[in-house]
Amino acid sequence: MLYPLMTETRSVLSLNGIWSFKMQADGEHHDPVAPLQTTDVMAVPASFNDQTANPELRQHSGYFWYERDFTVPAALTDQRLSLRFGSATHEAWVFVNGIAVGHHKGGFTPFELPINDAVQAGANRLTVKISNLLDHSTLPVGNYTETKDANGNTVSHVDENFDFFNYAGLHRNVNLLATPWNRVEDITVTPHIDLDTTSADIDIAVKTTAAATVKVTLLDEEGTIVATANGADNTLHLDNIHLWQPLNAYLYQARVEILDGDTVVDSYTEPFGLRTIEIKSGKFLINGEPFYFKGFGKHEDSYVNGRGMNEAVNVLDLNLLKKIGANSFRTSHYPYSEEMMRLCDREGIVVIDEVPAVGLMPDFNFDISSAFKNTENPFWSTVKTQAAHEQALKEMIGRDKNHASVVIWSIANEPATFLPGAHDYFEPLFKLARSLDTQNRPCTYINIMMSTPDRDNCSDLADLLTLNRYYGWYLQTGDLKAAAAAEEAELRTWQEKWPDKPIMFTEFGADTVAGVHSSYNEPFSEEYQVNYYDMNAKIFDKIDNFVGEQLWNFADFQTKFGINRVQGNKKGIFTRSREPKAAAIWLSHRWNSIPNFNYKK
Ligand code: BDP
Repeated sequence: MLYPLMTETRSVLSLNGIWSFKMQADGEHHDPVAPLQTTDVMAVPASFNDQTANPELRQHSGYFWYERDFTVPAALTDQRLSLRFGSATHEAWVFVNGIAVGHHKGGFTPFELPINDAVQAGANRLTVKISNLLDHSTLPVGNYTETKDANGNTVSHVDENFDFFNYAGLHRNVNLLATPWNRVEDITVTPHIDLDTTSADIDIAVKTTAAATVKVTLLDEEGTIVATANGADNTLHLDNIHLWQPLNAYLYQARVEILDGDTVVDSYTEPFGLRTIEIKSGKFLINGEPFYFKGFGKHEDSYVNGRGMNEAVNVLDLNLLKKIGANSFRTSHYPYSEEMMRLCDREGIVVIDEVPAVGLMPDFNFDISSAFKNTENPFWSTVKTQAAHEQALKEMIGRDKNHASVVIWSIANEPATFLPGAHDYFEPLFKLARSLDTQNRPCTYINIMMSTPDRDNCSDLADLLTLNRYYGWYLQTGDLKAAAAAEEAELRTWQEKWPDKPIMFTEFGADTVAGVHSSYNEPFSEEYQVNYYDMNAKIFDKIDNFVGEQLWNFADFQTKFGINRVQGNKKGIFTRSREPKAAAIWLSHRWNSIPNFNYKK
């Protein structure tokens, strides 16, 4: 799906700002034919949860209404008008002047709804009903229950089956788009790069809404035309190419035009980078060289905005990431905003892109040792997320397929692959992901601690082994010596079992309350976090096929209430307000001395 761009043929009008807002109380209904009766307001884009001073609203599970007026310029009414939502979390029903114009389920991908039949030039009213409900058919997976209140009304409850707060609302940009009727609908860029001759054949496939005369122009970073072609399916040849390199990005632009004689009917410009990705003999190669991942699992999470897009925080986060010597992150546990993905392309940040498939386990809790015993749970025969999972993969890959920054698709975070039935669940999803990506990026799932080499059922499906391990935290708590022995033994077993698959950690970490110190290496202290990372690093450096360390987490983040969380998860290297803990200094020394390439000889 194309990002909304203003071009000579296209207008993008922002509908961000202050909207009217109303929580739908249990037993209440609202007919969008009438304007919303409310005095509450909410800023968009942002989660609604942390904009309110009302605890009941912050924690409410159910339905919410957003509404605003907007004006359609008369000059645009001859064009195709649509509303485009960067995301609406988790489900949205959209009405214009009381008329239903569309619906979308899935809280982390964009959708676009045509509205010509519902609008007029001048004043219009836009109403959006949002649900934040999750259950065993949605991604993420929530535990849904109902009770009755004193008036007999149904009260919904969602218990997150995952470790981040269920923020909701209009999280990303809302735009009114005016485009030509005959327009470019999609562009797929597939480079075939010859590193020896530094040349490339670039397939550019253009999807238009009707048969059209298509012209493609490739421009380099200076804006100089480097190739042109006519037709919707072309291969353009480039010599002396500039590669997109980690932390040294180079972006070309593909300008795609629909022509009617000399008249430009539609015009759209898609940025893209040239880089290769290959897995060979246990190494992860970018542009032919063994790459070492240094970085983080992150969250879209900041004060007040919640999970809502916060571009200033995105810029700061990437600056901190570069300063600390990192080169990559994972979009744990859902696709991040399109703005963040474009920023990563431009900054040369390497990204593992993840669908919101989190919570695919019987019962999320912190007692890992009990789950080790639970080997026969029929979870995979009862869960109903297959359709949502397919849709989420299609929408993520459809949206992000052209991003040079994306080097791996993550098909799930910590699914219970140690339980029977996991392979049957995942095999078709891996097939689907591979069929959707013309760039053939490696696919993986993020392996949970209980899925040890002897118990995991799915590692044959993944192109590399991406492990979340908490030795020294959830297991061997406070005993780094015992943790080190167990961790090294497990890594060696994986390497023996799959000698050609690169191995990396996609999570490892220790909750650390900034300002807590200890002379006794106590868990939760800043000293323990440093020693924990030091212990891990020594093991990583001993394992030949270990190709990267993405720790958990970049910053402290908000979670549901619970006895294991004090105002959220404290495994950040930075606090939630992005101040460094002691581990940031330690990591900066380590990572700034590890090259991006050829670290492991
Ligand atoms: C893993 C999850 C992550 C959690 C983390 C933790 O993938 O979402 O936040 O552990 O417990 O299980 O900190």
